[in-house]
Amino acid sequence: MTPRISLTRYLVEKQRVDDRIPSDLRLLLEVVARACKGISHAVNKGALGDVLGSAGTDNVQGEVQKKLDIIANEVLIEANEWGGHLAAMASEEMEGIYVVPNRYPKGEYLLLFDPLDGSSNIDVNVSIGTIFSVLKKPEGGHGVSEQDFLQAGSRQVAAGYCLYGPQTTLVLTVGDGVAMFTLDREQGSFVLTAEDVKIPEDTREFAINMSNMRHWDAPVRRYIDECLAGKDGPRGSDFNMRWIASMVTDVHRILTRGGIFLYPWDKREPGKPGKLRLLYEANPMGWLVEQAGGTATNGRQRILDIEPGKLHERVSVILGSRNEVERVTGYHAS
Ligand code: P6P
Repeated sequence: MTPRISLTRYLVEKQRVDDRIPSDLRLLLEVVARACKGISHAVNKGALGDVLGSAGTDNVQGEVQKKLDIIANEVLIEANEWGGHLAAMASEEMEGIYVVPNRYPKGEYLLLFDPLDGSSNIDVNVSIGTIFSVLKKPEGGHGVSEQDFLQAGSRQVAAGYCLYGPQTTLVLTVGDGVAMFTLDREQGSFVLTAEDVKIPEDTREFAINMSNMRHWDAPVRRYIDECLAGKDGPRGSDFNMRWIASMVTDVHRILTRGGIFLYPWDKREPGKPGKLRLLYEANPMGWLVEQAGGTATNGRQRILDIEPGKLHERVSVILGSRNEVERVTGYHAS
């Protein structure tokens, strides 16, 4: 039975008992969790809070920004800029990096986030979430630049997400497994509800946007065709499909009961390696999945080994139950 301890106590023990995280990283994670509580509160207001609908602007990705995208981004910036633990932040919603203003002390960490992933689901009351990744600012150099953020996912020191669903759940790794915390709204604090989370190596459940089928590359097409063929096909077993169009929610289901998630390259925009962003979506999710015993590749290589060339770089993502991801990756190799 998982001991019902608070996130604060969990992090203090990670710092004191396991010497796993320094105090500045503990402070950073507590501030991010507090910001997620604020975002959860805004999300839960829905139509009562004038937070729905679009903001009438586009983000750097050329996507329509929802009001809550901007609110969530502002909450994370304001919560983190004064603490002295960060040098700078990067967000899906901002073109360039946000350097901590000189009126505040700067720390050694870099925080990257998708402030509200799955925002196309906001107006229809489907689960959405915040994804975050923490890197250390490279030693030396003066000041901080975008180049400092361009580190492979294997360099992350912490990663996680907060899922705003029927429960508000914070999922976190600092490199020694995955822990899950559920927001106790009566206490106003996150309480540990699962630790050492493990993804089953096998699954019969896949997550992909089937409407893109005619645009996929042959290896992905082969894999999905075999799943659809079910017990009469080469897999000899029927498969189930889920697609929530909110990566945080699809990944949470996979961490909870297994599965494979695919957002592969497709020929609609052949110049783009994929839709999802490497630094603040694929890397944090890829590390969480690996820490839970799963696998995360772009079809050809481990996502966490990819050396980023630019801040908003996109990537093809195949992650989840190890044996299924390795099968798809094998199809790409053959
Ligand atoms: P599609 C949400 O916009 C997102 O970035 C991920 O959360 C999600 O998995 C994907 O895009 C959904 O994309 O093309 O199915 O709407």
